[in-house]
Amino acid sequence: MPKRDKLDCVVVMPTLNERESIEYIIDQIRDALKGYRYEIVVVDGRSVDGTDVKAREKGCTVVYQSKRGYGDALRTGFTYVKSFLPARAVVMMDADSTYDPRDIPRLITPVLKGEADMVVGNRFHMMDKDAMNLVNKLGNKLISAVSYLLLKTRIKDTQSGFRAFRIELLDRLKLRYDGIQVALELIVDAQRSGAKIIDVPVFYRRRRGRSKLNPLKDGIKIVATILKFRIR
Ligand SMILES: Nc1nc2c(ncn2[C@@H]2O[C@H](COP(=O)(O)OP(=O)(O)O)[C@@H](O)[C@H]2O)c(=O)[nH]1
Ligand SMILES: [Mg+2]
Repeated sequence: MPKRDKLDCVVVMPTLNERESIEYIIDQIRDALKGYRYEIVVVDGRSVDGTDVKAREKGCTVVYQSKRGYGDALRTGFTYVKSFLPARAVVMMDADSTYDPRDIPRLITPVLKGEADMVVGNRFHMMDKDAMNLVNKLGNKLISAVSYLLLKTRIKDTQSGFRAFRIELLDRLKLRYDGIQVALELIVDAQRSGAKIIDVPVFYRRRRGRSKLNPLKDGIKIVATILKFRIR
């Protein structure tokens, strides 16, 4: 039997009640990835608004996470990709339409060319005026700065949820966090394994539907995680 050719990329999208955005974002991904061999995996956290049904109708693979949380959802998606979808690059992005799928080629090209192991989208340069409130913006900048000072991460936007990486990187990452801390954990683990991480500017747009983030609680969790990584 001929060996199945690898996909160029798999887009992994965690969803929790993203009815207002899911169809729009899937259409945009398909437009942006014309000419690529790709698959979209939606990792649903038991949405009650029909997000998963809509994603399946649009031809995506839908998998369900067994636990809760953004980190657990990503881990579930990554495990699925590793097991069933041979691909060269993995893309992760929110399903809330904040990220612009037209940026995906810019994220995956350095990975496909072997120029980087992980490419992180930096939201700070091309952000719509109403996309992030001032508190969140300052909080994100502060987290990236503290992370740089304490963990030597050279990524300008460590909390960005829009990234691409070589699929082989997954074998080197442990990923223990079920929550939002996974964003930082991915970078720190990759960096410690010797991966080459770069950032590229990406667009950031106003969210459709409601955020699942709790700025204060999640901010504290992230800073605590930075300190924990520092001690480790
Ligand atoms: N499966 C799953 N998806 C989640 C969960 N929490 C958030 N998401 C999704 O993960 C993405 C990021 O969450 P979001 O609310 O946009 O966080 P923010 O971008 O930091 O404001 C969105 O697509 C959410 O629908 C969860 O517990 N399970
Ligand atoms: Mg979001």
